[in-house]
Amino acid sequence: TWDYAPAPESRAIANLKPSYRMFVDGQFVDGGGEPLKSINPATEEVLAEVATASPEDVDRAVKAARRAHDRTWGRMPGAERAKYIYRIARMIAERARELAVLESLDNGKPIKESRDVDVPTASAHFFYHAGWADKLDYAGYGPAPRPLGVAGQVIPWNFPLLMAAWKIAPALACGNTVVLKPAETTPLTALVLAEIIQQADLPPGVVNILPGAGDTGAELVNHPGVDKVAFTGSTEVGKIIQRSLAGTGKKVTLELGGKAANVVFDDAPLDQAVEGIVNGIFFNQGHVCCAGSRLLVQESVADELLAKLRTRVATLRVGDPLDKNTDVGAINSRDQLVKIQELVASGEAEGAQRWTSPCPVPDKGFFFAPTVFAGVSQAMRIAREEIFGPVLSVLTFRTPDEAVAKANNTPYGLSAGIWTEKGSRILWMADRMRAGVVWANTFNRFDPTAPFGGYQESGFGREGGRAGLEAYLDV
Ligand code: TXE
Repeated sequence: TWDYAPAPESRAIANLKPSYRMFVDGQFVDGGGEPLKSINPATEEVLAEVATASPEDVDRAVKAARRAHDRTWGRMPGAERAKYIYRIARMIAERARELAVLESLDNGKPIKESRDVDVPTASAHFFYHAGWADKLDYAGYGPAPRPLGVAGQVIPWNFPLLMAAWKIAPALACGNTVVLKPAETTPLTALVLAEIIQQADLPPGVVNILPGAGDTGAELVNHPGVDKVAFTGSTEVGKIIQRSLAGTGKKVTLELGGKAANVVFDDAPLDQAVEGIVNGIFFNQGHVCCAGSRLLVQESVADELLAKLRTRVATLRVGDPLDKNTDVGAINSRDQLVKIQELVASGEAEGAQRWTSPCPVPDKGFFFAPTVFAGVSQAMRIAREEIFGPVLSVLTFRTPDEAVAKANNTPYGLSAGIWTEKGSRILWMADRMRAGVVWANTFNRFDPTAPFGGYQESGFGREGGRAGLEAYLDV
């Protein structure tokens, strides 16, 4: 049962501590950097003070990871590694309630999402990858595929625990060791994961978790002892990383921004499509790289669909992330809120018609009411740039060819959606849309067995599935 109590009880459920240390070589230690304060975005209160890594700490962690790789983890039979990874998966599931509440406190996402999506999917990623650890030899990689060595991993703030799982689980399954930097606004659940890893008795140095800001991330990815870099974050930083690693021989995977088209044809079941559109853009406050942020609707049903959509969006409840009836929680940071406000203002200035949900919005904390722009043209910033907030841009089309052209008119290419009753049209569209993931009559579905990743400026490399293992193996 999930009865959510007011804040003080929530802090107890989340086992919130006043301060958190970083995890290096199997120990929790103080960091040489300036401690950061993690904020609850729903209340603007400080949740905890968190140690950050200095360049010397990064060096120490990378060396610990190297030792662990050379002496223990990289040499261990896959079947042994699997036991540790299964243990991590089970321990995440056992501490699900604590992790879900902590995630919602630190990130601002609704508890029903951290409870039903983030935490179970994180656990599932460890279960899934544990299953690979002893099967790599038989998966078509030749007799003895080798780990790459030390993986330097940098993750964003939108799915703090889940992104840590996406990064750590495949690396460990393949025999790599890890130094991971969580995002500066959401370091807490990654540090609880560190505790789980310590209690699961992984050899010291196999996983190291170093909070810090972008400079720590840069220090990590550029450290000469790192063999493989995995980054999820903005396209801007992805480009910086790719430039700085050119010629180093390090293997790199980048999972960057998106501006996904969610395409609704006139034969689609419109009520079902409305649910998918709402989930596509308002899930996790729209802080989703694969969010369905551009709705492309066939002209003949545009008015009907928009009317249904507004009626449905008006019912979404914005507010306390810990209230299990909340649909849209807090924007993760003031910076992100300002970015959303600025892009929304540009949409109005460029002539799109703004509709904002009349729902009440708390006046304290970082909140933004669900917003839908109609009459959007392809040249507008709100049609081209990633807003990463609860803001939908609606465009129309007449023919399938026009839908494809508009869907692909973006430098990104992470995901797309199609709504139609026609199976042949799904295949026809999916074949032509340049996107790493194409959902049909659903949206934002994630599963560890399915490879996820982008085209073009959404990055390269895949996470999940068998394809995801290739990022962590030499064959
Ligand atoms: O991203 P950053 P920000 C998009 C989204 C959002 C925008 C800005 O549009 O509004 O990016 O968000 C670390 N070397 N996405 O500023 O800076 C940083 O500390 C190495 C989409 O938060 O890219 C954090 O851990 N690392 C995205 C991580 O990179 C560096 C998710 C992401 O932060 C670094 C997040 C550097 N030079 C934002 N500079 C997605 N794909 O889901 C920063 N970092």
